[in-house]
Amino acid sequence: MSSSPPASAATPLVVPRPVSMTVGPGGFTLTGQTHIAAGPRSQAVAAALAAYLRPATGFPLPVVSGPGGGGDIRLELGETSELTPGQAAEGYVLDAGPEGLSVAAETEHGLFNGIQTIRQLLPAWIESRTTVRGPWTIPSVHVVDHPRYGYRGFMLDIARHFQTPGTVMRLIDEVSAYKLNTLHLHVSDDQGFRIVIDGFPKLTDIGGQGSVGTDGRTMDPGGFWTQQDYRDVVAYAAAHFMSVVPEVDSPGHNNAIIMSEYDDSANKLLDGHPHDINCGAHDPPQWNFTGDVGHSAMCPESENTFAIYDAIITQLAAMSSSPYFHVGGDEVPSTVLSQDRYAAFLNAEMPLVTAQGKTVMGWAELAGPGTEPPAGSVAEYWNPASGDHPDTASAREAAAKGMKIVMAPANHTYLDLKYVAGPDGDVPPGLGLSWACELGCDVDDFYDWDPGGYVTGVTDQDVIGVEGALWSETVRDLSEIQYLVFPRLIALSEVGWTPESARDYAGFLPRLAAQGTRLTLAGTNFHPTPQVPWRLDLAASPDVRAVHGEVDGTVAFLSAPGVPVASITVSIDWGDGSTSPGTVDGTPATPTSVNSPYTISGSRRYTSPGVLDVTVTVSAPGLPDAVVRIPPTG
Ligand code: TNX
Repeated sequence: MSSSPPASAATPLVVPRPVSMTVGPGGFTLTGQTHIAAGPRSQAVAAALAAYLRPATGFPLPVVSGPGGGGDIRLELGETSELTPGQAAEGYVLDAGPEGLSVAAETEHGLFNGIQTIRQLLPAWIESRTTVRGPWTIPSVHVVDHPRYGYRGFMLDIARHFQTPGTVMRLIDEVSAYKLNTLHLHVSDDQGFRIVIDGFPKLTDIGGQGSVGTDGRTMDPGGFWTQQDYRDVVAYAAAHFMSVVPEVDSPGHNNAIIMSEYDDSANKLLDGHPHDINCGAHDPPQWNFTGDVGHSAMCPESENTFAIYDAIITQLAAMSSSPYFHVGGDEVPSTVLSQDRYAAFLNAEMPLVTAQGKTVMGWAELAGPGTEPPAGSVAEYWNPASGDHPDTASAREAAAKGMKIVMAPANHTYLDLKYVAGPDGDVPPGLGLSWACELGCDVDDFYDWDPGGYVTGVTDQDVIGVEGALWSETVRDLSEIQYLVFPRLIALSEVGWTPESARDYAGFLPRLAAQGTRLTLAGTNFHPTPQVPWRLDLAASPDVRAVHGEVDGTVAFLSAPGVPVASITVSIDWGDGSTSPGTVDGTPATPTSVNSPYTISGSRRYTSPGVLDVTVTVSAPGLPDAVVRIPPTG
């Protein structure tokens, strides 16, 4: 008798849902003898797969070149008859069965998407950072898969609160698992400028010193990245098949630039009189580390303005992997700059972007009266309004100007907004804004909308994708970011990937629930929203044995998001006819963090020798029991 890990091999629970998946009898089992076979151009993806699978399995999983043998995993780069040319950029075909597991794709990106699906076809405990007992079986499946949209983004605001490159890399690990392919980095705003720009050291020396003040502080700690830091993040993203779009907001949201350069009269790249960059509401300008918006603007009439932006755009564009450069363009009140001056600013700035070989991207206001976005420019629509509401005009104006559109309506995609409040109020208080969702925005809001039918007159002819934006006025560290991002961004990943006809919320929820175990095991914080039927998932400890007739200690591991220890009951059937309760241990939830995985322990002194299966059963109110059978070791 062998242990059966949870996440039953029978129903693969994959997010985003693949375009097509057929399940057959039997399955593929990963063992200590499995190789990962890949050609010369797929070695990096093969190495990534091995790295994903080694910690939980403890298997060596060597990467070998050549075709591989029976029972191996094969990554095949080449023509795939089941994908059309339009599907080939990121598509893949996956076959699993007793004879082996193969992923075929026409691009490395397609293979990478395929290995993310492999992870989710395996039992959830594959995400454990420590060795867990298998078997590691994938049901026999045939998957043909490719994305609905070519742009599937995650935006992170490192301006309102500084984040380290390490934090951003960790988030790249986490969001690329859901097949997102774009990291939009908001690197400049009123409260901070975060990347060193050669020739303008004050931008970061002065502009990088603070972050939005929280908990009654005027200012939280700041920081900035060197250009090497930025390159490292771009390279790390590229290794996860994500491209990086830098955003330097303009002509507003740039008080940090103004504060840095306003007095920089000695700078040889300026004309000695940089006061003329400031067209904001305050003269002279002053720091404001609150979340106030709409008070700053740089002047379109100032040559110094464009000397600064040209240096920023030129240097960031050269280091960025995306075809896009995001110029912002949001929230400039007409009392600060008239529409004519706003348009004049952007019409002067956009050629600086195209001169660097990049395509202009901006918030949808960029499409307003008087602007002349170059052909193919991208508007990011963030207004909550839908249908033919007057506030949807910017999306239609963008389409009318021939722009492509990334859909990011705040009430369906903004990751900085609060979740739906529970009976005890906001979870958690202080974290998150509520301007676009009075009652909070939860998983259902992120899932239940159609980017191609959201604004009347704007269809999938215009829409190139979706983006989830984590603004950071209230969000300070990795744990708080994760809490707001997950699980909502997973819902959005399916909106961006899966055809509209293959999506339904009821079918999505169990697949999302299965991600709770994966996030828990990976140590990714998330909000265990009551909207999701989170489940109990059990796995056997790798080493349960009787010493001198006695078993004493950890017998199993439990993932139980949102379930406190006090409401869990454990029964251990020792296999000799006796049963006893078990002990549950772990770190409890806080208002901003999910509970850790739990360990289950127990003890039994056997009276006669034998080789017995131990069975652990875990119950909690309102949830199906979890059961794991543990064969003896040693
Ligand atoms: C609006 S969305 C903004 C940001 C804020 C965000 C907070 C957009 C283009 N501008 O400056 O951070 O709301 O949710």
